Amino acid sequence: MSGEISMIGSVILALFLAGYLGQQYLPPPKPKVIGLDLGTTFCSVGVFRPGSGKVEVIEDEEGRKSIPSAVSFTNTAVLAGYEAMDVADSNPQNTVYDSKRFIGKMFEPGVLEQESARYPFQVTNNNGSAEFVISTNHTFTVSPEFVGSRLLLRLKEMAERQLGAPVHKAVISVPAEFDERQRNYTVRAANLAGLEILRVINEPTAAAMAYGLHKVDVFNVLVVDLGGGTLDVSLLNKQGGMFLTRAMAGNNKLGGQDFSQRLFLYTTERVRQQFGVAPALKEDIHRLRQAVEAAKLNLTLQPSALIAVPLHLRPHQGSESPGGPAPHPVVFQAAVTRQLFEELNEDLFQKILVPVETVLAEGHLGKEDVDEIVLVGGSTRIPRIRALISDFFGKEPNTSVDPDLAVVTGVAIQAGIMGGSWPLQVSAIEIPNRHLRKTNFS
Ligand SMILES: *[C@@H]1O[C@H](CO)[C@@H](O)[C@H](O)[C@H]1NC(C)=O
Ligand SMILES: *[C@@H]1O[C@H](CO)[C@@H](O)[C@H](O)[C@H]1NC(C)=O
Ligand SMILES: *[C@@H]1O[C@H](CO)[C@@H](O)[C@H](O)[C@H]1NC(C)=O
Ligand SMILES: *[C@@H]1O[C@H](CO)[C@@H](O)[C@H](O)[C@H]1NC(C)=O
Ligand SMILES: CC(=O)N[C@H]1CO[C@H](CO)[C@@H](O)[C@@H]1O
Repeated sequence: MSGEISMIGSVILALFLAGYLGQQYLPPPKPKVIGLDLGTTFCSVGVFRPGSGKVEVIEDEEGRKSIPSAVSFTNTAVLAGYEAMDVADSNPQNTVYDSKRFIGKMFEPGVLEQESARYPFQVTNNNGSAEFVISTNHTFTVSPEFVGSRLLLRLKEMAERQLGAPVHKAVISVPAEFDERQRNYTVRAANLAGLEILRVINEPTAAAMAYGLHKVDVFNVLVVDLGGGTLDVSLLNKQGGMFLTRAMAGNNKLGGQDFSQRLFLYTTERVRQQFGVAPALKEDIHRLRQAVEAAKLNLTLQPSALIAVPLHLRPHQGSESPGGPAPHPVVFQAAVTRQLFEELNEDLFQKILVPVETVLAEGHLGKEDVDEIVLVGGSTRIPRIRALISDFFGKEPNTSVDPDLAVVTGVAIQAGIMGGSWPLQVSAIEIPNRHLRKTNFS
């Protein structure tokens, strides 16, 4: 009897060794499960490479690691990502973006009409759900999950091209505040793209995993996600390898666009001081906004930036009638410093700490109880924002992963775990939290 057991034992050991040696000397298997980040403004796809133990965020043909979350319908094609953006200016009514804000959500009558006014495309209410009205050579409606599916299909194709093999399985992230219905419709979008979803994980959990926090000894993790238009703060608690979202708060009207807008208003005022009129032509305003955006990005790395834009000012503002005075070409130039940018935005930056304090209060934690702080979203690159957060906690936030790719990196790690990448990793599982609500300040 004991002989039999020891024989079974040695068979198992031999199999184990064979597996181990195979792992060492055979080429690593190709990833079979992809990780998807379907964002409001950008989306990306990543895979976990078992050989190197690293995440690869997949690039498109042009080497870009994310694609805009836009889908454009033309007479002959449905375009997604950059191809959709390329035709957006000439096809604005049929180019849908921000569809994530509508997916799986039920709306009260009247709300969608108000939302529709904010967009160049038309949003209608179909029995409480949002639909987009498309008019090419015929008129039809599409659902937010259909729009999502075209983006996911594009990401799937990018992954297949890179891996050289078809892909059928994925893990996808969603905002922590998504309810069951929003999660279901996100899964439906993936199904429409021919993908089976093995797991849905929360974006803040994914960001924490990007930093390997599922493998180390931490209890309380605070995730600050500051994007173009929204701020989301989540307090995660890790218990025995499982992440639980303890509290969520945010501000859905605070983000990078607001910081740019402050610098834009300052800049137009400088134009008015210098030339006696503010820019009024659409193209001038567009060029100025682009220059302001570039300057904002530069000020993250440099103490000052130069805004230089050719403008066509009219001596009397607003007189765009054909008989009015001819536009007067000038070149506007202004140096802006990081200090100025910070002064223009200080009150907005301070607002970031409001939901941070809320999640700590709701989680019954002091700031000293937070073990790690994870920053997500492009706007968290702004040095003053990093300083505000590290001063508040008295410790440095985790910033080594690109804040725009932290979520997709974590989702790809989870995809690697689901795909059974060997050797086994410590896996973090998420405890679903059905009753949590996000506190919103705006
Ligand atoms: C729309 O027009 C294109 C050519 O412009 C044609 O190929 C296509 O079949 C038309 N679609 C419908 C539904 O009429
Ligand atoms: C609208 O929703 C209700 C309840 O969910 C359902 O009974 C009804 O059939 C729906 N109507 C349409 C036109 O889809
Ligand atoms: C979500 O999907 C699951 C599984 O298909 C289903 O059991 C559940 O009722 C759905 N929930 C909602 C709110 O749609
Ligand atoms: C930003 O930096 C780049 C490279 O350093 C430079 O080419 C560009 O002119 C700068 N833009 C502004 C607005 O300062
Ligand atoms: C600066 C900082 O806090 N870095 C931490 C980021 O997360 C890792 C865990 O993977 C910690 O070990 C670092 O100290």
